[in-house]
Amino acid sequence: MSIASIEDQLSSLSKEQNRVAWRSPSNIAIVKYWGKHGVQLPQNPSVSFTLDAAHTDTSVTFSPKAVISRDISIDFYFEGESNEAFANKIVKFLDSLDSEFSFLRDYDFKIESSNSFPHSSGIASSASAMSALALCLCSIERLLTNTQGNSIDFLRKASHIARLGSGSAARSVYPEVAIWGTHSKIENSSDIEAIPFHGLHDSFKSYHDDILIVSADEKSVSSRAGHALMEGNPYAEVRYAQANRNMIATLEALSSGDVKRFGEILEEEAMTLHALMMCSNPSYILMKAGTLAVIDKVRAFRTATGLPLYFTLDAGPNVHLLYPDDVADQIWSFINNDLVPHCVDGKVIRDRVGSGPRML
Ligand code: 2P0
Repeated sequence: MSIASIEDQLSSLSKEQNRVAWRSPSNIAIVKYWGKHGVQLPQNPSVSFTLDAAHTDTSVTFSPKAVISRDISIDFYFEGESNEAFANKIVKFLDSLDSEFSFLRDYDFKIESSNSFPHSSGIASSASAMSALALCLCSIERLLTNTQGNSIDFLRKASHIARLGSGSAARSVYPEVAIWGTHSKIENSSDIEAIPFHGLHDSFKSYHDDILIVSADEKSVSSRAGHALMEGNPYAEVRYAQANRNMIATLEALSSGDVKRFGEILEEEAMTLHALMMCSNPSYILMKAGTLAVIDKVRAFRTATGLPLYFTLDAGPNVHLLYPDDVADQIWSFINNDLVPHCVDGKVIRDRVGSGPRML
């Protein structure tokens, strides 16, 4: 899906509709966002691949309030079941959006959401979930106000709203590669919203990301707490400077098709992220024994074969393995034989660089 085709999808919205639905993908950061300030503003710029297989489907049905009140009124269903814990989070989020949307207190909403990946898989769902919800809210605004803004403005607002829900979600609204956070040398880059990256080399357009589920347990420290611990981390300023340098190097590699340079930065960023966790106060470790075993084997495989298989990590123990499509068969047979035994129930999500959200 290109940004242009979002235009076609938006033009299919009709004002008689009382339901909107979007499928929105997760994303994997190459240069990581870790540390924030103010209202969900990043301490450093980040860049990610938009994924495909790992996504959230969300629909929002809306009708004028049956009982007039100023309260946000929602019914929330996750995977077909009413879920009060998630509902409370969404009410809090919508409550904070008065200055963004004027209609939120005038309607009853029924929100239904489901993930393509098991909830217990340990895969972060906030990016796909919050971007899907943001896209739905922006679509409802468009229907109710009968605005005909273009898809660029629509996606800009969706990215901004997604960011308010979860920082990394800002990046999920764009195809292939998205940049979020101000960088002095990246035109139009912004802390407020992500921007699409144009000029991705063909080698990366079909890149693989196999997500190895090493542990599906709940994390001991949430991302929210992890971000907060960057305040007071003695390496914070050095880290933010490194991220700024790595942004430029990553964009150069993505433009030129330099898979080796790309892979080196990818691993440096993953290791830095987890090193920052280890030297936070209090210190914590999200990697598991299986994470380290996989990393060791990936590096040994690369040395032995010269093939460009590199890893990254999110804020958790699961390992993302990234590699180009033209060597996919060889690499997959190594992953399947040598690495899948480290996964919970042999679980791997075989994902790819994706084309962004689509309206359902
Ligand atoms: C990222 N992560 O760039 C980094 C790298 C995880 C590791 O952003 O508090 O769920 O909702 O803004 O986006 C995970 O944190 O945090 C994250 P909030 P989020 O993808």
